[in-house]
Amino acid sequence: MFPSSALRSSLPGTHAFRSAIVRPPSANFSEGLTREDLGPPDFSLALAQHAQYCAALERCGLQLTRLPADARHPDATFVEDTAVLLPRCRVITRPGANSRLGETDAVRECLSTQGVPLETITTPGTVDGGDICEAGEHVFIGLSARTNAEGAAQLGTLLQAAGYTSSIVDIRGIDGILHLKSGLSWLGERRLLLIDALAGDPAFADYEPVLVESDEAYAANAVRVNDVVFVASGYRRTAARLRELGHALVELDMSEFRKMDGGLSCLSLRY
Ligand code: CIR
Repeated sequence: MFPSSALRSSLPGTHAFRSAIVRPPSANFSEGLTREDLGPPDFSLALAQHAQYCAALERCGLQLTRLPADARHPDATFVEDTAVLLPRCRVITRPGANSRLGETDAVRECLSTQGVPLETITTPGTVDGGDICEAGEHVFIGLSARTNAEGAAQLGTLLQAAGYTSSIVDIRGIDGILHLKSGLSWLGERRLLLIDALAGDPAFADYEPVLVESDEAYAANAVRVNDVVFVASGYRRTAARLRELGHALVELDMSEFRKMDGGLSCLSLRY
């Protein structure tokens, strides 16, 4: 059964994750959507990186549900986009790319089997989970090429009914980020890791910004998993800054997922 009251995490202001859904890339992963120009991903390396990511989640104490790879949906490994899972509000999204709409079925079935009560984003709304950044009792909702105003409004209403506040962050004019969380991560309490282009947004006025330098922008997509923060490896200044601030880090090689416009957060649904 889904836990109704989450465990406390050792990071103040956060709740502990006990479970995650993951899905390995399919052999045709390179046929997915991407705006990056970094060449095709190496499938074997992607599988190995995915396995390391899963092992890191397990080391943090999370129990994994591993969905089978889905060749009908080459982007299905980016499972985060299919749902928004908060302790009091769990929503199956309606992804904004037509090729990804069918990805939600397996995730809905999996969560339903586990007894998780689910709401649903309905047409004409679209929401990608990558645009939704939980910050404790507040949720930032990115308006993007994938998450539209109707989807954002539907999610805002569901969140409000569950007692969360939310604010909209319009990223449609920001180059280089697909989703809000491509440039923003919540690190606990009022601390946010974010790119310069987002730093001036009034939604973040009451938060402590930790800025990622532009040549390390990819590192802004980090994930707090209980008492550690997962970051992409190879971004030395961001990692050093986070350590200086007292965060324990798990650094993971994301090179093959980056080629397909994906980051650390997209590879799991944590709850
Ligand atoms: C897409 O374009 O939809 C995928 N290739 C990448 C999705 C990444 N998801 C995420 O950042 N939450």
